[in-house]
Amino acid sequence: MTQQRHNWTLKEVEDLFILPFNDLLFQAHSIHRKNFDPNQIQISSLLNIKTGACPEDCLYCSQSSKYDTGLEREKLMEIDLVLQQAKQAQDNGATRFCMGAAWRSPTDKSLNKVISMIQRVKDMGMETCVTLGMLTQKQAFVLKEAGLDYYNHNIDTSKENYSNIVTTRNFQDRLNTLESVQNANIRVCSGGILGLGEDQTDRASMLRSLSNLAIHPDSVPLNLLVPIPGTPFENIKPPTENEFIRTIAVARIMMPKSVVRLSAGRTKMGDTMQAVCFFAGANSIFYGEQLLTTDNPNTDSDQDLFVRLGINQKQANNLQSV
Ligand code: SAM
Ligand code: DTB
Ligand code: SF4
Repeated sequence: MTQQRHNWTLKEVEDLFILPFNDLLFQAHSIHRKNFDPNQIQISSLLNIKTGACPEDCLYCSQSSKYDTGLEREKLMEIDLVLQQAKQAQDNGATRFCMGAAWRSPTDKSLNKVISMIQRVKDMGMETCVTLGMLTQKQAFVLKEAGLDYYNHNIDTSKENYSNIVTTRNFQDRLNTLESVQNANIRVCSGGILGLGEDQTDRASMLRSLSNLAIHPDSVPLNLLVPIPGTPFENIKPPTENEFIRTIAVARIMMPKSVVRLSAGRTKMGDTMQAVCFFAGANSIFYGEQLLTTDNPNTDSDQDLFVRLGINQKQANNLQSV
């Protein structure tokens, strides 16, 4: 049984980051194999159910009202349209349907509409995930009662770098929502973005914060920043492939039973890069041609990649740690 540690020191994490590449990947892949079938990948699909006009100022985001990104605002989607999209995602092999809203936090009235969506998507036999911004403890309990499986709430970067990427909330606000979600017994999906001007110590610190949560997140999405024209980060320097792969490997070692998702940014990654990320411990992707507001690889090329890598999608429907 692999031990789930909650007491990593920053030094220990930084020492993992600077291991020789092959040693790091060997260690990460060995842990991956002990805990998961290495040829299975969990497939999630995303839908933006409310677009743009967000009052937050996240410097990377197409949906913040503070930047002119040319994005058309759309109010909360009608439930029938959401169900159509969920059905299509399910037909394409997705097992989890994630619905995102560009909110700082949901009003109770909007939450009621989202609850109907969750219940109807669950009735279709899919796992549900929503990402709606900050929640009160009461709202988290209401979502649990509605049958929600996962809540996504990314910490995005290190505590130390946080005020450089958003000023309308703080790192502790993020942790508070995660605590409310865990108190309500909803599984947590939380990770971050690479390419927000952070350094290796920030990446180590971010992973440390995730692994120090009361329960490791069930899913850890690691996004490569999708640079959005019109945002302050449109021209920021991206991390190298080596830095990105190392972060996946260290996440796998620190959170051995969590599903690590190779999330946004795959359109910029070649097949070999993605294959190495899977070897390093990533075992989930967002599948489908759209993320929230930006493009994802087309499904045919993902299918081809799975075939070439021998990834068994049928069995991927019930990815469990072993
Ligand atoms: N408003 C809610 C919130 O911030 O939690 C939910 C939606 S928000 C778009 C969900 C997550 O998407 C963010 O926390 C961030 O990690 C990720 N994200 C947003 N824009 C991104 C971008 N341009 N590149 C990569 N990830 C991005
Ligand atoms: C996550 O970690 N990444 C997803 C999901 N959770 C909500 C969002 C990626 C967004 C990429 C930029 C966009 O499409 O707007
Ligand atoms: Fe709003 Fe979420 Fe985008 Fe931040 S990341 S601007 S909170 S939609």
